[in-house]
Amino acid sequence: MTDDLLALKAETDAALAAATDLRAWDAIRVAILGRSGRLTGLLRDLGKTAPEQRRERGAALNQLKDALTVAIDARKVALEDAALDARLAGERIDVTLPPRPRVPGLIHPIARTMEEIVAIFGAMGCTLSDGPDVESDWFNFGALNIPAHHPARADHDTFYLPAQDGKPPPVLRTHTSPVQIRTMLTQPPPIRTIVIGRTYRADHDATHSPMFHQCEGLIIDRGMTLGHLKGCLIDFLRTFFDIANLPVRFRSSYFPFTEPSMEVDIGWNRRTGELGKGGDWLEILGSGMVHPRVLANCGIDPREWQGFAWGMGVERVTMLKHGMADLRPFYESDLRWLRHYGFNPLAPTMLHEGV
Ligand code: 2NL
Repeated sequence: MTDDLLALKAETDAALAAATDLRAWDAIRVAILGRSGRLTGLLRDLGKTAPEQRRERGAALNQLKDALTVAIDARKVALEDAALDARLAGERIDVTLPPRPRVPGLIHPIARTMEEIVAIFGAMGCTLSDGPDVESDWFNFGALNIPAHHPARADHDTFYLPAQDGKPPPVLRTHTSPVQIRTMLTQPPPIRTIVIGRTYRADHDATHSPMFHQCEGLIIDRGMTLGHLKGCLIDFLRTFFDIANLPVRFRSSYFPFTEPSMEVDIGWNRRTGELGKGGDWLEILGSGMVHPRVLANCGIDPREWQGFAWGMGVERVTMLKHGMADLRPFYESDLRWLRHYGFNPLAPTMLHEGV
């Protein structure tokens, strides 16, 4: 290579070494290999070279072009690696560090409601049961007196999973009731238990989420009556909403798994959303005496044992208790919302004082 070409190579190497970011690198690439770049110019000038020197000059220019391309490409890779290393170093967190004192973790409102429900029914002598999210058709529907083609199935917006072995397709549980079915099949009465967990329905808007939480309770004993059901649920609602004289109303209703069935309303002011007074009624949970056929499906003799059961939406009671208008922020992990509605884990509450 002639001196001018060696000089261009040395100059380019020095410029590349001095380039510390991709923008500077790209300026060098354009200045050398671009349409008006220096190497491009030299190649263009090849035509003006005397014919007897053209062959040698052409070979040298091609050699230079290869060397420059290799050097420029290598510098790009090095700069990209360095940029990634810097970014990773900047994002590094030491997960073993203690939390920063001014940013305590907060209890999510759904978790807080679940703790409160467990505390209240726990004090009444209930255990906490759980079960799988994927259920068979029988546990989710059949055992609960909801046979195939029953209209109640259409209300459930069920998520079905692929069927196997010619059996009905498994489902994502549409309510927590299959857990109580499992409890009745595995534990002899008397039974006092609640279930809190995720449930799934194919529905999504401001007041429905495809995944939401339900709480259900089941009491099985001898001589259980509607009076027991009413006393239990009135006590629960007054404790949960922390309103001693909260008006509670029982209204006749229908569920396939209870007979008779009652919907439960609490007093509130529809205009302001304030609970406890105002003359309006708000539906808060569903309940009833366990249908004798459901008991029999679980091997419990309905002539000896009776029981009552209830169910409610955890999101719904949380929204009402804390004056929340929209269900979607529960699952959005927006720090501003969490800081506003989250609970200080160290603040004393009814849970610590004992219900
Ligand atoms: C509602 C109504 C209800 C039940 C759930 C139940 C469970 C078994 C047997 C009988 Cl294993 N009943 N659960 C009973 C009545 C109502 O839920 O509106 N839930 C959000």
